[in-house]
Amino acid sequence: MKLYDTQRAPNPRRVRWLMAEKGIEDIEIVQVDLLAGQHRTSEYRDKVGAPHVPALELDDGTCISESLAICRYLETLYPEPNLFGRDAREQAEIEMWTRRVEMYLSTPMMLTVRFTHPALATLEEPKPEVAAYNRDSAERYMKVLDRRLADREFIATDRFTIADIVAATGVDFGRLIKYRPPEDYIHFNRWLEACRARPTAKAGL
Ligand SMILES: N[C@@H](CCC(=O)N[C@@H](CS)C(=O)NCC(=O)O)C(=O)O
Repeated sequence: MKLYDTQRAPNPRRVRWLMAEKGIEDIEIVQVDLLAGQHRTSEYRDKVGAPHVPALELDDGTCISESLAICRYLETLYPEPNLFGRDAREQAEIEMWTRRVEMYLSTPMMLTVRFTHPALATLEEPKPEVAAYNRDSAERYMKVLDRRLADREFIATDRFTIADIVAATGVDFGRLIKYRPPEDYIHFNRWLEACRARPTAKAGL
């Protein structure tokens, strides 16, 4: 298998982080230069079906191009440690939190960076008002998570899961514009530092 990847991009980092948690080392990594537009060539689009990274090319040539679909596929092939839930209830809870953090935290954080960082202008023209709106949205959800994390270590269950990976990679992308979550969200910041301290977190940076 081959993973089409871009260093420092947040969606591929989800996959690389999951691979590190599971100790997956037998997937070839192919770097795609987004700023040079390599993902927009007809060769890449014809192969992958979308101008995005990550994409996982299977040995039979099939390409899967949504980060969470790739993560779920790898979870099936490499079940331990479990990151998506062991039974129906856990799977539903983890899915619920993964979808929430993706929609209300990670996506607005990614848009904040995308509409701010001058180096990303080849992908998106900087728009400070769009960036500010998205940063405020993300911070509103950080407050929700701060309350949730007051008496628990991880977002979805009593162990680290894909929901933590999706949330932490989204917030961490803010580092490109030197973004720091509000200091008074102490539980949220404690959780973020704990995620960052995992040796596996470095796999995606
Ligand atoms: N929902 C997709 C999003 C993929 C995505 O937007 N990837 C970004 C990099 S993090 C990308 O390829 N951007 C290229 C562009 O916007 O032109 C996923 O989770 O894989």
